[in-house]
Amino acid sequence: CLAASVKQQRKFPDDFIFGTATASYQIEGAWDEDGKGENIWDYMTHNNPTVIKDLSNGDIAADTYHNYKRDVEMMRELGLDAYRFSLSWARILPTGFSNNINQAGIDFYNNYINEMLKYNIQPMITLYHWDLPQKLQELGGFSSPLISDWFEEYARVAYESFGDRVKFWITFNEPREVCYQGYGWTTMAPMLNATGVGTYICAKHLVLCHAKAYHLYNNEFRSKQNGIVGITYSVNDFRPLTDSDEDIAANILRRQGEYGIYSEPIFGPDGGFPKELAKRVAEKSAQQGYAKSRMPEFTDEERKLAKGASDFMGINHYTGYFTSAGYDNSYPVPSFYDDLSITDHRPSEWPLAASSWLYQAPDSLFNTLAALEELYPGTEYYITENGWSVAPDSSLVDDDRIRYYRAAWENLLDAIDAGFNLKGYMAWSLMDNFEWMQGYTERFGLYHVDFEDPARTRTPRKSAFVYKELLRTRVIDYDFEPESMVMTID
Ligand code: PNW
Repeated sequence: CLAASVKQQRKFPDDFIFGTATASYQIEGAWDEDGKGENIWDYMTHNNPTVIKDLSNGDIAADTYHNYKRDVEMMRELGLDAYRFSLSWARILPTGFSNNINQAGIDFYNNYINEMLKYNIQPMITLYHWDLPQKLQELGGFSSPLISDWFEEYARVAYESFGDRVKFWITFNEPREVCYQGYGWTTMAPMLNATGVGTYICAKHLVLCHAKAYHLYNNEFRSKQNGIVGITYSVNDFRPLTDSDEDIAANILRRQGEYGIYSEPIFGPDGGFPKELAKRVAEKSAQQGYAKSRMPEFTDEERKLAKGASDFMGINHYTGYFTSAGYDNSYPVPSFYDDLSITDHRPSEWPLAASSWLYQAPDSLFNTLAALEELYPGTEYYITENGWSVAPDSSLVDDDRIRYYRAAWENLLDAIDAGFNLKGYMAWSLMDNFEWMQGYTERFGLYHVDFEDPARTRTPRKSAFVYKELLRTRVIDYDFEPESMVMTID
């Protein structure tokens, strides 16, 4: 049909950046090698192994610490413009503090970065992708207001060590997962389970960590290093189930709770937490007999520090939800979802990945960007993650993932056509890795990794060839089939 053939001719701009993403704990292994300190995932998986579905951990993972040259070879095979990875704070600062810098850790990242640069692959660094040094957790982690000083100290070491070559910095990966899942629930380390309280305290402190690291770069590094600093949120497509006022209001609260508490203080016109949600939490707190709202406030000085403190917004996007008002009372009181009082809906016809939460929702990537653009017009966006899981024993021919990716890539073109300032896209993930509480039972890699093999052999899936062809031609070709499953460097 005409519409389809016209669509197929759309081309990505030459300067659009394509890459893949990973995170330190999920791929590196070498958990206690060459002076690395213990982090909260080491601690949790070693002391409480049954919380991980297959009782596994990231002790070895994809063993990138010893295989980094192979990783870069894969980046070259795909023809990537950029590679997003994270630094392990405890590999660089074993106790969390900068009085003791582990030179072996710095050397490892220098080798990794230099290997990428040799082949013109732009390194994009995430400072924090969930692996806090255990010593800092014992001092309160993101419950402590001092965390923003500790984070600033760590950011300084990273800028000083790598900033001559690294021009793209993400302070945090997904504040929601850190604060809600880690502090307000039990689905991520440190499993604090301080429902209705931990999430909001963490949110405030994490925003200030980001703001201090941003200003540090601005004040002391930007003029010499000329890079950019941003933050990555997990943003799904949240839509009201019906157009009733109740569902529309519930969906607004949902968006504010899921990402607004982390984005509004930085990107919003007034700074501070989102108003409707702050009001809701204050009301509920009063009803529940709290002396003050469970959601802390920013001082004027803190508000000013955070407001506008980002050069771009990173977005990890995976799925969508419909929201309706009201819920079934199965959440503890107080808790984040009790505060929101909403119910989720996913149509059963949406395709489901190997992860229980990962449905392919129609046009969810475009809708997500459009919702953000309405709140924060003109923002510079990067999609810093997007991907689809398959089962560990599934075939290398991952056609369902290819279907998901092509739909997402069409949405990138839709967003560019709509005039959004979208600069790049990172597929999650370069290779299979430790999928947090799910261990190795869900696989997101363009490359399969054999976790039974001491060499952690990496083998391309069909989606790797499809991504490579996209990067080569800059068009989405629905007829493309790889000639063989043998990968080469072109
Ligand atoms: C991301 N959601 O987490 C993480 O950044 C990765 O480390 C992880 O491996 C990957 O996605 C796959 O799970 C997510 O709300 C957090 O839909 C939240 C959502 C999706 C992914």
